[in-house]
Amino acid sequence: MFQDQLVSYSGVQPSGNLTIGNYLGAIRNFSSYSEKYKCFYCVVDSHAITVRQVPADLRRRTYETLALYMACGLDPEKNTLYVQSHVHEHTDLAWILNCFTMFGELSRMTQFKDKSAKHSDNINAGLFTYPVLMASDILLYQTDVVPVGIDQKQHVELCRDIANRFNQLYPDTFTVPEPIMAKSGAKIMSLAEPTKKMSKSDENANAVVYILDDKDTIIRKFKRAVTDSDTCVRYAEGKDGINNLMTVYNAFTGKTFDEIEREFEGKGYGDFKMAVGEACADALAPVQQRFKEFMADKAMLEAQMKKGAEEASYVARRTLSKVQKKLGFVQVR
Ligand code: ATP
Ligand code: LTN
Repeated sequence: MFQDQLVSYSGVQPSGNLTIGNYLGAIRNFSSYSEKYKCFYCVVDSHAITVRQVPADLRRRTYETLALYMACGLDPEKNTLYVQSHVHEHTDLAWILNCFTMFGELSRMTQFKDKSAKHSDNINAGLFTYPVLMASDILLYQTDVVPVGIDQKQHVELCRDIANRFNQLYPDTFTVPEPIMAKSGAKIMSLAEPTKKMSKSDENANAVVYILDDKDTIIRKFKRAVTDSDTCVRYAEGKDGINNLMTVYNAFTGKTFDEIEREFEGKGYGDFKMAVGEACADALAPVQQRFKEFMADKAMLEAQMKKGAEEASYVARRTLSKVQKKLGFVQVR
C-alpha cells in the first residue's frame, strides 16, 4: 500500500497513567521503526471504555498519551499519531471481523479472563470482543509488524488467525502481521508482586513506577520493591523480584546481566535498588521535560490529532472499502 514500504502499527490505551512497563515494553521501541517503516501509533480510547472510565480522566489521558508518544521521540511528521475514535473505520471493520471470529477463540484470551475476574460486576460484550477491535486496528493499515509487550502476543496471534481465515475466503485482502517484542523490557513485573505484570490499572501505586513519577518517588518505589532473603544480586530462578530489577536496570542502561552481577558483587540489595532508581529517573527526565512542554500546548496536540486522523482515515477507508466490496456490500459512492 505504501509503495513497498513496510508498516508498523501499535496502540496504547489512555486508561491510566503510563508505566515504565508501557515505556520499555512498547512506546520506547516505536520510534526505532520510523526510518524503515510507515508507522501508525494510536491512542486507543475505544478500547479503554471496555472498563469504566471517568470521562474527564479519559479526556485528559487521551491528550497525555499523545504528548507522551511525542515526548518519547515520535515525530508526528514521520509517524501517523492519532486517536482511535476519530477514525470510525475501526469499529466498522470490527463488526465485520466479529463475524469471522469464534466464540471459543475469544473465550481463551487470557486478558479477557484476567479482566473479567477483576471487573466481575461489568463483564460486558466489549471486553469479550476487545481482541476483534484490536485486529481491526492492525488489519486496516495492512500492517507488517506490531511492536508490543509480551502480554499482547496472544492478541496479535488471534489477529493473524482472523486475517488468514478471511484471506482464505477472500484472497489477498489483508497483510498478515507479526508481533515484535523488545529484546529487554518486554515484560516488566509489579514491584510489589513480581510474579504479576506491572499494570497501569494496579490499585497499589507502590507496585508501579509511572513514566511521570519524580526522581524521589521513583527511588522510593524501587527501595521498597519486594525482593528475597538472599543478599546477592544475581539472575536466578525463584528470585523474581531481583530478576525484575535486573531487567529494568538492563533495559535502562544496556548493561548485560553478567555486567550487572559483577558491578554489584559484594554489595547489598540497597545499593542495587538505589542504582536502578537512579538509572530509571535519569532516563525518564528528558521525556518528562518534553512531555510538560507538549502538554502546555493543547492547540498543537489537537492539530496533531486532526492531522493524524486524516492520514489514518485515508488508509483505513481504502481497506474497509476493499473488504466491503469482497463481502458483497453494495457501494454507491
Ligand atoms: P491496563 O492495566 O489498563 O490493562 P496496561 O498497563 O497493560 O493497561 P496497555 O495500554 O494495555 O497497558 O499496553 C500498552 C502497551 O504496553 C502494550 O504493547 C503492552 O504489551 C505494553 N505493556 C503493558 N504493560 C507492560 C509491562 N508490564 N511490561 C512490558 N510491556 C507492557
Ligand atoms: N490491546 C492493546 C492495545 C492495542 C493495540 C492495538 C496494540 C489496541 N489496539 C493494536 C497493538 C496494536 C493493549 O491492551 N495493550
